[in-house]
Formats: sequence, structure tokens, C-alpha cells
Amino acid sequence: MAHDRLSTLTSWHSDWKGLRVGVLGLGKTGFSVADTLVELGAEVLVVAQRADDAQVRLVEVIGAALVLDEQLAAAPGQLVELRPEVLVVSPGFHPDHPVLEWAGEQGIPVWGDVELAWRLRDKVLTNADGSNRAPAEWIAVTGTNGKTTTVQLTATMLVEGGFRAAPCGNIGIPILDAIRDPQGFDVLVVELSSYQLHSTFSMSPYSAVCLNLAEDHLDWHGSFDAYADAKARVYTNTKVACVYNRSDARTESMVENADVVEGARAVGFGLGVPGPSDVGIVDGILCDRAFIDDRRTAAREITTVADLAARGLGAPHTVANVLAAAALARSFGVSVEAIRRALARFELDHHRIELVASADGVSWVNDSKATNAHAANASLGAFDSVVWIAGGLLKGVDVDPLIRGRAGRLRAVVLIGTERETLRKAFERHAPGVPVFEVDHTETEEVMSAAVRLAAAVALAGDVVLLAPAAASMDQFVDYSDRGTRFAQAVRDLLGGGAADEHDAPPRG
Ligand code: UMA
Repeated sequence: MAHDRLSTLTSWHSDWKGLRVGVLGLGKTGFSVADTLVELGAEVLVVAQRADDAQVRLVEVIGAALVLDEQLAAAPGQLVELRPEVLVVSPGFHPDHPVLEWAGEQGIPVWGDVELAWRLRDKVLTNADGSNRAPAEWIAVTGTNGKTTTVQLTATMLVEGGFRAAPCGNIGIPILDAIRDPQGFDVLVVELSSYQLHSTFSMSPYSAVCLNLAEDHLDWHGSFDAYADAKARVYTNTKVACVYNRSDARTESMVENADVVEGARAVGFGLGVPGPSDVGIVDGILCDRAFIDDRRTAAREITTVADLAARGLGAPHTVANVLAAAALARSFGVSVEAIRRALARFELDHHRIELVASADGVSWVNDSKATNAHAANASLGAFDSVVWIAGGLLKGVDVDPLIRGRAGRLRAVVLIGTERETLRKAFERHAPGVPVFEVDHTETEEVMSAAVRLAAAVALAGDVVLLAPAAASMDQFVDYSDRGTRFAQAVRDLLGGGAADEHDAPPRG
């Protein structure tokens, strides 16, 4: 019976009153879920292993119940008593968490916040002047790397094209916050992690992209296939354009195998010459051959690689992100002129191949956002001679191919983080000629100053000291931005006044 009720709950305006819901986790997602469901009149119990004082107070203020249980080795009594009709889970919970196993045994459906948000997307149906408005369309973006930059680029292009658009999701703005915006949007650009896709079932995006696929989060998903299966869900029920990466055949086969809405098209993006349904590059010019009338015989210029490089957007993986974003924006009807204007004002976020300082011919570059081997590979590929600062939580990913492939560019490596031994052994096997230094300090305050001192001692003029850790940061830092900020500070402390403008583009190999 409970399942029958859930199948009727497909709108903000459905009857959610009294629905018994367990909310797992009290971070950004958990709070947005609890707050939304309380507003809808549901009976909400939040269950989490940890939460800070402010979050606990907020839950009290909104009027939800809360159980904090540090171990959470089984479903807490209050949750069992509630007999929840659905559990809404935060993305950080492993699928084999005991509470989720309990839900499985009880036959309780488990949704992510994205599933809930899809059902609630029609909250705002009138404009300020009283006229009707349709619910926002969704443009869904996933991939191992480049998601956040592509989401920001796409949203900027859509806004420049005159649409009310916003980035949300894994980028850090819970999607339910966007859904509840009182004015509503024409289109939401939703960054989706593999965790979120794992618990999303009903979404039907306007357009979707999986930017690329490489090993990441294997500890969470259990296998590469399971991770790839979660990513592939981004294309399910796509209505207009399934954008894929022409140099990553797995993304193309995801599109081929996806159940999409009749009429949805496959659109490729890539750094090569575009075919008739692609966006790509001809003689240094980024071109659209997908969203023009005469696409068999013509192409429309978007911008040039040289213009992008002048704006610090010239790294090959960034150009690829620009092409993917342009395809998504074009699918929604944004003109190439508007895309060009958007690119002229777009700034990459901090911690993404960001030049921190240059001194004595050595450039210091912060790519703390390179949280997996695939991203670090792209980053290392942008420079010829690198002192590489690497390490952290490797998330079960095999780093051997990365080290084998990039050894020739390395002057030396400085290892940080708790999984140094795995990396050191990989260097012994695949790059025995590369000097390896290790930072033994474990205190957050010490790690980067020690790493930067070691790097400075070996770097020669013409080298780039590159923080691109190929690993998550949570063993020693709050997150990747904390790690990058501490790196930049340590560099400035070491060099004194020699720091360059933060937004300068680093030199490339
Ligand atoms: N918690 C537990 N036990 C667990 C896991 C979580 O009790 O085993 C509870 C704790 O109360 C904790 C809270 O859950 O405070 C945190 O929940 P969470 O880890 O799911 O994180 P949120 O704060 O809800 O943030 C999530 C995303 N985090 C993760 O997927 C790990 C954020 O992406 C996202 O911005 C946010 O939702 C809004 O959608 C971050 C991320 O690291 C940036 N994503 C990964 C990535 O990009 O690689 C997937």
C-alpha cells in the first residue's frame, strides 16, 4: 500500500501530509530534504552518525525529529518504530550501510534527494505577474571529471542567452534549494555524482552528458562496472540531446544503450573535426555541426582555441568542457553569439589549474580539484617538466597506469596523505628513476608547508610545481578547496612577495 501512495507523489501539489519519511544524513543534502518534507507536512525523522551543533539546532527549528548515533550499526529504534514509507538517503552513505540493508529487508524504497526533487519540480507554476509558467527543464551533467566546470559554463551560457538558469546539485547547491526558489527557473543545470544517480529513477532531463569515464569511487560502488552503470543512468529518459565524448567510446555506448524519449538525438563533442551531428574543432576553431539547419554541409563558428587560451581556458580538457557545455546550451536554443559572450566573461573556479606564483623560473600551480587519477593525468599532460605533489585517499583506484604514463614528465614527486606507501611502491615499479620525497607530517597545518619546502629544493627553472593529488583530501584536509588554499598559502609564505595574480593562466607544455 505504501508503494501505491508513493506512486501518486509526483508533484509538489500532491498530498505529502503525514507521509512517514526517514532522512539519512544531516549534511547539505539531509537538511534540504528534511526542510522540504516538513514544509510539505510529512512526518520526518532525521538519522545521522554526526552533525554539527548548528545543524542540530536547525533541525529543531524546522520541527523534524533527530537521532544521532555515532556507530549506526543498525537501524535505530526510533526509525524502526516510525515504520517509514520511504527513506531519503544522502549521497555519502555507502549502499551497503546497515540502515540501507535494513530498508532493503523491510521493502522500504530508498530515494536520493534528486529523485525527490524531480517529483517536486513543479512547485512554482506562476510568474510574478500571475501568468503561468512551466516547471524548469533539467540539463543533467555527470562524468568522472570536469562536471563542475561544465555545469558553470553551461549555466553561464544559458543566462547569457536570456534564460533564467542556475547551477545546482553535486556542485554544492542542493537541488531541492533550487526547486524551492520562489521565482522558479526556465532551466536548471544539475551536476550529478555517481552516488546521486544510483538513487535516481524518474528523472527525464531535457539534455544530458556524461563527460568522460575513468576509475573513481570504486570503494563506494564496489566495481568499475557498477560505477559506469550509475553514470549511464544520466541519459535515461532524455528528451532532446544525449551529448557524449567522441574520444571516450564508453560514453557513446551508454547513449546507444539508453532508453530515451522518442526523438532525442546523440550529439558528440571532441577536440577533433566534428561530424554532422557533433561539436568539435577545425583548424583551431570550435564549431557547431549539430544544432544548425544545414549541418550536412556547414558548420557554425563558436570561438577559437586561441581566444580560450588567452582567457586561461586553453588546457585540452577545459576546451573539451567548453565544447560539451556549448552543445548543451545550443540544444536549449542559445545562440553562438550568446555563447561567445558567456566565454568572454567566464572565470574558472579556484583550485583548477590555477597559477599561484612564479619565481626563479618555477611556476607553482594549484590543481587541488584533481581528486582522482584521471584528472591528475589531464593536469600532468598540460606541462613538460613537473615536480608533482600527490597523494591522499586513493579511493581504491589503481594509480599504476597514471605513473607509468606520466613518469617521463616528472622531475620529482612529493607524496602527502595517508596512502603514501601505495604510491611509493607504484613509483618503485613504474618510475624507478624519479626521485620520491615523502611528507611524514600528519597535522593539517604542517603538511603543505613541508611539501612546498621539499618541492622548492628540487625544482629547477622551467619546472612547474603542480599540486594535482590524484586523490581525495579528507584524510588530512576538510576538502579539496582547504587543501588548495593551504598549498597556495604555503607557497606565498615560502616565496614572500613573488606571487603572481591568482587568475593568470599558467604556462603550458
Ligand atoms: N553521514 C553519516 N554516515 C555516512 C555518510 C554520511 O552519518 O556514512 C551523514 C553525516 O550527518 C554527514 C552527512 O551525512 O554530516 C553528510 O552527507 P553527505 O556525505 O552525503 O554530504 P552532503 O553534505 O549532503 O553533500 C552532498 C555531496 N557529498 C557527497 O556526495 C559526499 C556534495 O558533493 C554535494 O555538493 C551536496 O550533497 C549537494 O548536492 C560533494 C562531493 O564530494 C562536493 N561529491 C563527490 C564528488 O564530487 O566526487 C561525489
